[in-house]
Amino acid sequence: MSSKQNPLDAAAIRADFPILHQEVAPGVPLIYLDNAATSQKPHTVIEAMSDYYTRYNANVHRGIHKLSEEATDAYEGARKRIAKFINAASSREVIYTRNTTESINMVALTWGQANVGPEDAILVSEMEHHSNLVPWQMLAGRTGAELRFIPATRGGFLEMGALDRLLDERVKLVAVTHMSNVFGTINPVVEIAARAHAVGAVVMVDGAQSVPHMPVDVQALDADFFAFSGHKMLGPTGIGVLYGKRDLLEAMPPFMGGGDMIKRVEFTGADWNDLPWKFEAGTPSIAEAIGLGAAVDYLSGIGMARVREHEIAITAYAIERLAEAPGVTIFGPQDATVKGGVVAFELEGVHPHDIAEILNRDGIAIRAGHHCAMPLHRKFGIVATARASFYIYSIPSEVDRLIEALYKTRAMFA
Ligand code: 7TS
Repeated sequence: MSSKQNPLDAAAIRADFPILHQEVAPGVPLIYLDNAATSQKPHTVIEAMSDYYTRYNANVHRGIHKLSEEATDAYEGARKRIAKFINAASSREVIYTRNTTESINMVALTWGQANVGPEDAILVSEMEHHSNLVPWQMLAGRTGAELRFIPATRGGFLEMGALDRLLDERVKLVAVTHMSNVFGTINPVVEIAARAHAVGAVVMVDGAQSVPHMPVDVQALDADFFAFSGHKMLGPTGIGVLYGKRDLLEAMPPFMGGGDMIKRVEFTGADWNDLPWKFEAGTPSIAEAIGLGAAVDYLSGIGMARVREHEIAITAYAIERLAEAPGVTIFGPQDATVKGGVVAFELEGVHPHDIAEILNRDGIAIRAGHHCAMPLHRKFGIVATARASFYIYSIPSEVDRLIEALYKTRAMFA
């Protein structure tokens, strides 16, 4: 049966998410439309973490006792399922971090410090989250490298034609988001990676928004580094992933020094541990890694193609309804098939913070602001936008409530 004949049953999925079944005030049910910021968690994720603390809490890779062995198996088992989820060639290429931000900073501080110098350039897109911009600004500041930018258009796309003049052999690294957290645009990473590789540059892909919402195959993308966060994909906070191609990770110096990242230590020096542990100094986020493993199981059980199909449908419906609402301007692509479940918009005459506050009274959670993409907003002369973002449990009636609340908001400011 194709996924088209077997759409995701969002109403049934909602039953798995305890947080969704609440009223934020008497008679006002929660409508959670802030999934690009963080997702909610199903029972199975909460229970996997609770089970670890209840039954087998112990440190990993150390004690030769039953609980430690069980904890290590769960921690490393999750890594294997995460590797499979993104189609990494080996689970040794999956490094646990705290989040996307830490993953990107790790690359900037290790690979970047070892490979980027004053004659080099770093190419970043204009639609990056601050997490995939500021670490490169800091690296450029430390090394004297030049920062270059792939322009973003008002319509929400990267100006791919600009790569002809921007990409030359001085470029050592290209950093680009797979899916924009403002426009929702899915960027042509395969093409960007191929063109970057042709001039010998390494490619860092920010997958914070893509991995939770669409099938991702890091080998097909040919990404050298790929970062994402557990908390945006039904998992807990405090756990993220840095995927890196094995040869690059082997050649990189470690990030932090300490326990677990070494094989042998003398008073005056140390040998690094094998991958991936070389980059995991200190006691890691054990419960969180186990929770992320459970999140991957949950998403794999649904199938990412079905997740993507559901989000195209709910996003298309949201765009259609927003487009007919008076005074609403949507930013970014209006075609749900080229973007993720993120819709940023303005409502004429109402500041986005006022929109979010008024919607909050109706139990509707959206985000308002610059969404950690300040330069992008400034480029287009926009201070802030309101943003609704969807996930597997989002349903059309929630979009209807959003639209009703926007009508009400506009009437209040008329
Ligand atoms: N990259 C992108 C594309 C993101 O959307 C985010 C978080 C990050 C990186 C950083 O992730 P973290 O887990 O390290 O914090 N985006 C958002 C957002 O859009 N609203 O709140 C957080």
